[in-house]
Amino acid sequence: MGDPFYITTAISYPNGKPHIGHAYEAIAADAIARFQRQAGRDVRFQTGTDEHGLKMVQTARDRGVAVAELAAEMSSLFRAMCDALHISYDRFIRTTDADHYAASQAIWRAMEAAGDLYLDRYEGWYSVRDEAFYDEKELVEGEGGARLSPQGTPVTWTAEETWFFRLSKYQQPLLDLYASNPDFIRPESRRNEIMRFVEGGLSDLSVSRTSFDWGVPVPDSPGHVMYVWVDALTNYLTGAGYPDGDMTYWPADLHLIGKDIVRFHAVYWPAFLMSAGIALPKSVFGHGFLLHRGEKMSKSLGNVVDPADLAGAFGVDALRYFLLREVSFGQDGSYSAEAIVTRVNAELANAFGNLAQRTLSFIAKNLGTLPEDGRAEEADGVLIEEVIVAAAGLKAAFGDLMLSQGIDAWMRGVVACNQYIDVQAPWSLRKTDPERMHAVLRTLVRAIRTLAIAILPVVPTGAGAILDQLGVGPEERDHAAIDDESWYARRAESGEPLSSPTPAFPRLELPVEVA
Ligand code: ME8
Repeated sequence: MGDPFYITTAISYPNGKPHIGHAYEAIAADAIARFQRQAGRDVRFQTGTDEHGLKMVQTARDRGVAVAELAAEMSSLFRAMCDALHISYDRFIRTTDADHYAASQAIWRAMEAAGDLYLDRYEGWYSVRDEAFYDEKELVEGEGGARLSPQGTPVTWTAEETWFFRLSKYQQPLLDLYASNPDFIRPESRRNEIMRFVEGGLSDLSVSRTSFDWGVPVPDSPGHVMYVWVDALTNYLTGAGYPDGDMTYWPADLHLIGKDIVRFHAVYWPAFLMSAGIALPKSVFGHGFLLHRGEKMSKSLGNVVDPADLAGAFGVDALRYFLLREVSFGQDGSYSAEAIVTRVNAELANAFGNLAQRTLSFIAKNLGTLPEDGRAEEADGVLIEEVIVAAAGLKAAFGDLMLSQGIDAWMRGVVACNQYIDVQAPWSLRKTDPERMHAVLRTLVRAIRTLAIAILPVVPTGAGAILDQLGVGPEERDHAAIDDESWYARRAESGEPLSSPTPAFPRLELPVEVA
């Protein structure tokens, strides 16, 4: 096993059904997890649901159901979404899991032992929608003079006795962390935002609630439950076995989250961990928001789409490919049915799918097994080189979380293959120059294999089907195998027939009603 690589998504509030923003985050994390597995890392991938807090209590009350029931029902929909989108998580954590209570109480005790918790009276603004406290100076004015959070959500005045965390004490240590570790917060724009916020001064943070009891009980403090973000953030430690496990996967390599919750992950979370004497995660990446036709998704606009419907209409691979290709990772992006169909047809169906399909079906029909060496020409080596550069480009970009650029580099390899086919025209060589035809087809098989391995993290089903058709075994699909030249000879020697392929990336048709 290689070095551990621990990647997490945010855990979602199960106060409603999953939406495409949740799907986007899960898909991006999954592609990174699969990519790191290919790189030989011992990956641990965690996702799940964040079930405590006032938002859950209020939603359950509005629906007339018990909050535990709401949490269980909705959490199962999030898990089903992950399964439907082929998310290769190792654990789907629920913050109502018993080991999570133990981890949350353990970190609480550690922060208390450090002298960082004290009882006082909290008076201030709270947004239930964001589950966040805000300083007066952060609020903005909404319609009719209403006070709103900087995220535009309603705030209410809250006054109660609570436990406080000495966040103010961590201002300088946090600034030192950002300065000495520029990759701690990515992308750069988020890092700058957070540095400005921390430089502006940090107030101590209210970390318990007494007005409801749906949460992790504060140790030895009857009537107090933890502020939902304290237990929510601790899910990452629970998943690593804290406090009694071996913590093989800690510190986490990457917390992948949306841009709206970077403050919790890049300010509160490292401060809690420093206080508790626990190593800090290596990196927090705040991805952008997904918009529908350029507009924010909201229930009132009626444009909230169930990701399962999208996957059903377009196919899982198509949805995954579109989201990772279209959106520059870290920035906001927009989707629509037309954009999905256009992108997927141009690149996946017509360019790569068709390349694999026509090559493999021609071989299956005319040769029945892998082509022989034939008569090589310079163009063959040139193509293989271009394809290896394309795969290496994807690898370098994915390692830096530049997902869209990585797929772009990969596409250049696909385009090169299609140009090569047009020039070499193997179909017409069949009668005129079979020896040359063998060499051309052999080159294409090698190129298709390399490109399929490289794109597996993005489109595991379709790329996996092409590799199955070629007879590339599951253990031959990692980065070490990507340009392993000996594969071809081994596979050819085995003499196994090449059966007729079915299209791995079908063309999509409009209209599709869901988006
Ligand atoms: O924030 N586009 O949960 P959540 C892209 N429970 N991403 C989006 C999005 C959109 N339109 N809308 C939301 C929470 N997200 C907390 C997290 S972690 C310890 C606790 C992202 O269900 C959002 O940024 O509101 C977050 O990363 C994730 O979906 C879950 O959001």
